[in-house]
Amino acid sequence: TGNLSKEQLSSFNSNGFLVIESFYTLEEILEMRSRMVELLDGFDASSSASIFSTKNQQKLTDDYFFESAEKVSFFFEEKAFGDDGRLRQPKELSINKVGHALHEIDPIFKKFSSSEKISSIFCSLGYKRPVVMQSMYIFKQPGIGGEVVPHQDNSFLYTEPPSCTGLWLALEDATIINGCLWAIPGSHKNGLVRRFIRDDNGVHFDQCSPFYDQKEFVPLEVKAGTLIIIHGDLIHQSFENKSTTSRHALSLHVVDTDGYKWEKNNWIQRKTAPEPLYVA
Ligand code: AKG
Repeated sequence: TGNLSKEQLSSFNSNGFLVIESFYTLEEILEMRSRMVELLDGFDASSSASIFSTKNQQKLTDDYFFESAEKVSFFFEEKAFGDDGRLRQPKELSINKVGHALHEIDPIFKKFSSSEKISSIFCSLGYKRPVVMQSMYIFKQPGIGGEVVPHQDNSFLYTEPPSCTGLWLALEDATIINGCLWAIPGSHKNGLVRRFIRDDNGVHFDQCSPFYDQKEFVPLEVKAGTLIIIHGDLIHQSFENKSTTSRHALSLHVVDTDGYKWEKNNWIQRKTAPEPLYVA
């Protein structure tokens, strides 16, 4: 049995998300943020110019992106570069995210991504052999932090049948002003609308995005240390950060690997099999 109460499970089942305040202490949060300062310090910004965008997917078709599935890789904000091709701000204020195997490769992020508390959530949700398939340290930089368009996580991390759950941990306070998450409550009940497919030409969506009425989204404003559990079919998004404060978050995506098959046309194709959080 896991750590989620009956009330929490029933709220998760009806809304498609669950907010847990003070999941990690501010001390623990600081440990992750400090570790990221070190990782950024060691990153040579002239070594790569891979940009992450949720709109211009053709930019994602490079090997740097595919190989990041098993590495700690750095992706720039679309608006990080000036017309001269140079960074407009220092590198630590230009990165969109770091991913996608922080949880595996970095000892600090590994500790917080595979803790007893994390495992216990998946126990509560009935996972038999949960695997963290990707981790992202998301910066949502002041002034240039890009939007994340409405999506479902099962589109990107597809198993047959679908089993993705997202964990989104606030490493800083997230507000409407600095680009918090927004979600359509209950939207996970309508099923998966499209998939993000990898083939010989790169990656693409198999369908256009449906139109979403912005009035249906509710903001999830949370304090640093709060964890948001996100159902794989929940429609969620975040807007550009036009404020002067960043909005750091750690995002983990977990699938079940017992009774569920990882699709061969997902963008993540692992060379080495990832370790499960536990085997039930
Ligand atoms: C996800 O991790 O699935 C997200 O949608 C993150 C969006 C954000 O942090 O702005």
